[in-house]
Amino acid sequence: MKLTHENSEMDIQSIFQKKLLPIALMLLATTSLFAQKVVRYDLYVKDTLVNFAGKEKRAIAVNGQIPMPTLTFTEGDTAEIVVHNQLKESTSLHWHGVFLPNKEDGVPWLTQKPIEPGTTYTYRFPIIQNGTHWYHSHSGLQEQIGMYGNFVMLKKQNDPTFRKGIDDLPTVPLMISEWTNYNPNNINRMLHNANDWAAIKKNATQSYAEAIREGHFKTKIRNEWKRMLAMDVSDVYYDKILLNGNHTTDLKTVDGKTLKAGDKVRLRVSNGGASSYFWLRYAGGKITVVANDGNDVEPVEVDRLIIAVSETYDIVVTIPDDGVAYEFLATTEDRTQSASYFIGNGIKQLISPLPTLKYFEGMKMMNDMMKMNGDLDDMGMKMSLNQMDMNVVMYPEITGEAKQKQKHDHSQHNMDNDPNRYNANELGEIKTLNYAMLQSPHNTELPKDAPVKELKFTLTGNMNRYVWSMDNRILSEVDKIPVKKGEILRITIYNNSMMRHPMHLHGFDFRVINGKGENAPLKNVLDIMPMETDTIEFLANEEGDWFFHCHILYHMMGGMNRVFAVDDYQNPHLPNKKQAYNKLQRESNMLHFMIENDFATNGNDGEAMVQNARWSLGTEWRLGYNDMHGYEVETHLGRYIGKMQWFMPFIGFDYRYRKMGMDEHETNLFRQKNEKDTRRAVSLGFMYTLPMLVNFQAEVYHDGIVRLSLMREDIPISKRIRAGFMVNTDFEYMAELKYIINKNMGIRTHYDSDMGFGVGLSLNY
Ligand SMILES: [Cu+2]
Repeated sequence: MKLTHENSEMDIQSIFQKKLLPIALMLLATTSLFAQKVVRYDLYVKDTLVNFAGKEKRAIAVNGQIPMPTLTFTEGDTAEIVVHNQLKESTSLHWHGVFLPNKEDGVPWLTQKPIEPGTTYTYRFPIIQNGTHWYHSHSGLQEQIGMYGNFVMLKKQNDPTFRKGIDDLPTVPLMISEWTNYNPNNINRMLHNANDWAAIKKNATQSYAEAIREGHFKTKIRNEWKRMLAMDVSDVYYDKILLNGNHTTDLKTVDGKTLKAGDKVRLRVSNGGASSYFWLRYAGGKITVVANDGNDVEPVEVDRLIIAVSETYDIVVTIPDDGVAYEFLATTEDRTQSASYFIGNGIKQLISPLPTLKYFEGMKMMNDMMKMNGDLDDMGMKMSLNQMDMNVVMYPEITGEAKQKQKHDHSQHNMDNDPNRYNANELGEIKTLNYAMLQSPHNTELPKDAPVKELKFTLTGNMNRYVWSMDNRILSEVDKIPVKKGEILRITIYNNSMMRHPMHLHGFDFRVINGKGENAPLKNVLDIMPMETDTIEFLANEEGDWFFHCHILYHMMGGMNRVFAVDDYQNPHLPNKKQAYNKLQRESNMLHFMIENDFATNGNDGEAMVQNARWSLGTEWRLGYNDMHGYEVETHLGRYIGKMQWFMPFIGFDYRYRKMGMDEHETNLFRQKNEKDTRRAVSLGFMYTLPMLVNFQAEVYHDGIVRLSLMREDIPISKRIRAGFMVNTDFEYMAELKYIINKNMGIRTHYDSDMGFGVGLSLNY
């Protein structure tokens, strides 16, 4: 599989025989300078079936394995990676954090055409850096089902930055990933449809019953008053966490050498998860961070660190004693799942699992942060670099177990403005890594005479419709950002959304302005927590179209992306750049579909919707069996406006048939009469989300009839029970209760003014 051929030793001997020593020496120098060791890998990408979590499911394997094979190079090599696409769909591979010519970067429709099924494609680029990196598919959601692998570039032995005692340690590449038995396309749909199933599985529904039980009824009311859904640290439920493809692994030897007391092991950890952050902890004591995103940092000792989606950390762990295998544990940020590596030989020494999150403390914190207009309050302080982790309010190991009796909100009010309230390292004994602690061993300053281009981005989005954007624009709504080659790009990013985002830049490392001056660390992923502001800068010295995006797969697919166009790069793979960019834009704002129907004793009602980030086409139907003899279909085409998407103007079409008696007519609140059995009406209207997540809808029909309604669905009564209601000015009303059985099924009971009382089975897709 791995072929190497060297051509550095030319016919040196014959030259010597001709006694042309000076020329020989010169030749020797030039040949070793341009020594081209080509390291070739052949990657066969193929559909496979796996059973990681109790069910046989489709996945994608490369050379028959998940993760994809570890690719190893030494700085100075030339990489030649031949991709054989044996899938039924197109694919691509992106070399995460690797400096290369833009056409090798692996982003379909930005730097190349997709690799079509049945074809072979070769990536070829010189290896001009070293460090721990990884690679993954950049096509659709393929990364979620197996297309991730380690990509390691070793330092040359004579590299002046070679660190004795670190760079010569026994090394293990460690790829963290998640597995779900659901099809990732379904996960994507469920996120957009605000399906509660993942929260139920994670025990994170934060319903009214749970709020009351934990003394947080007021917190919950205030949360819904501010139009927020349950406080969540991660959106997707996973069935298994994997380290190099296994849930547990025993690491007894490295490079054939048995591990014993005092041995140090360097773990090259990459987070290849699609959406999960992981806590990394070690049962054998402190861990030493020696590199981040492939760049050396001054060694720093911590108890734990959180690795953001797509980051890499090089960590040195020591084996304290013989006869013991120490657990290295990766735990999801929501603390529902983990995977372990046991390092050493002997009895297993576990590390204590992280205690359950105090979700209502988190909700209370979010309530304090959120203003009524959906913006986050900056609390008059600058937060940055993960130093003030507001989530500490949810961590029992730092802020103690949840109190049964809640203190009154106002008694804590003075503390709300104190940023130290969130400084994890000040609050407890546990030392947690943050970006302010990273320092490069080298001077990373950029040329002083280069022109500087300043950019500012606000990360925006909303949970309710799962729309993620920058400056409230998704990729399909913006052009590429022009940059001149040789310019320094200085980017300030403020996160005004409720989730953290790991922002990744292709093709470059950036400096993180973190107070370390000329030794600012270099990274290619920056995790930004809600309300944080961070500044990064890099020299745009390589032309091409470089992607800059959130690395949470489902945020990226939603359009939280930008492209930096450094000079007018002529990419041989994409002669029509405009058309290619249009395709990229379209792929980041795909339509998603949902349908729901209640088969009840009194009738049949349901809805279907097709939506993207801004548009919604939905239709609702009601078919009565008894009291209401007739049927009704209402269709709306609307566009969501504003960052929070609370406002949606629409055009509508109603069709309804009902059997009314002689001289019978309907009158609404405004004394408008409707005397027809069959009604076809076109309307104009809008929907607006009020506090408590109540939707107000106003609609005027072409015949002048006006209808106003109020409705709310999915009120979380208990973990699995949801309530809803509707009232309108036609004197119609409805109340419902639903018990959720699984992600596609529930039992629903409702009373409807037209259809009467009914019980039924509610199905949704
Ligand atoms: Cu994101």
